[in-house]
Amino acid sequence: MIDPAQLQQTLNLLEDAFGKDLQALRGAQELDALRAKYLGRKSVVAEHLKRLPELPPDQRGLVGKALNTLKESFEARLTARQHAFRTQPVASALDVTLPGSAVPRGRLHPITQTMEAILSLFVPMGFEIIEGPELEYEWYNFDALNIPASHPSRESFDTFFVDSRSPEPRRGRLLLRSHTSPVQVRVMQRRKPPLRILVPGAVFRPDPLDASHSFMFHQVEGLVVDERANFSDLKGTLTAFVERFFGPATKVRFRPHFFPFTEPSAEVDIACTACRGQGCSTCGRKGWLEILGCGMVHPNVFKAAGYDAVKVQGFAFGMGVERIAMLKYGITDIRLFFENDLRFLEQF
Ligand code: 2NM
Repeated sequence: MIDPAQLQQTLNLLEDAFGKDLQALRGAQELDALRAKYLGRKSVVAEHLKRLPELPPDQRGLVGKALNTLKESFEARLTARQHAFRTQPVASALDVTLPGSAVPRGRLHPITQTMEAILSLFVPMGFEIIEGPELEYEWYNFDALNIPASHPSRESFDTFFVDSRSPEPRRGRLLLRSHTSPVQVRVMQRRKPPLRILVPGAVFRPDPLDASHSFMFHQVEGLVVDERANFSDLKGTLTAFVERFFGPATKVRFRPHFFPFTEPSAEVDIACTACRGQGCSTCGRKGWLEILGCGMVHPNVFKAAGYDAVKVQGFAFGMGVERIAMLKYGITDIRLFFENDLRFLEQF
């Protein structure tokens, strides 16, 4: 005989235990374990249901009904809890309805942008871009470029010598290159003409710092070598570049100059971008701005590089990237490029 009061007490205890376990649940993963414990094949409820046939027939209905009621209540409460876990935000969860936080966009430094703009105008003319070492030998930086041993630019106050000794005495002392031309010499040594190359990169000169001088700046230099490249090709190439970079109406002039590594040599001026040739403080009242140097490569340079100066000829040019960027954007102090002030850099 089953005592109905005793059965009710057993079921009450079971329900209490279930309630406590349900309260202690920390996540949806633990729900399955709880379901197995109270409703699975080996649960207390299941055991009781299995033993129903052992009871006298007149008690089976009552006990069965009580067990099923409990089972349904467990089922309902588990399902409700499961639903709550699914919809209730966890403290660490992401609220996808909040507006996103803006990720600041990076950008290229104005000097890099200017450098790339310059290079991109020469590449369609057939130039390839080549880079070389910033740490260079005296021979490549000066001797090979027909710069005499007595030239003032070789003095220590015009060149960053790295050491007074040399690991390779035949090539002279080590220095920070003062122009990118030594790279052109290196390319000529390892390759035969025809050659159409552009050499971008950082160069170093221990100048006193002011609004237009920095001890490190950037150059783009070019070199064309074949059997007939002449001064007319030089003028056409550089005029095309200037008109594409500064605009088709830009006035250009080639003015005779001297460089040890070219003969004849010239400087290229454009009509002042600030006053359009009227004369102002930007152009020093001259109406013209010097933007690059150029010339026909000196036979001594070809000889140093191992070329036959009778069979080949060519032209070369060089420009300072900071200077070009300053003229293009109307910047009056070169130091702005190197201070990394975002208020300046973000304008480009
Ligand atoms: C300049 C002006 C004129 C130049 C010469 C050479 C080389 F290596 F081929 F001889 N490279 N760059 C050159 C010529 C550079 O910069 C103002």
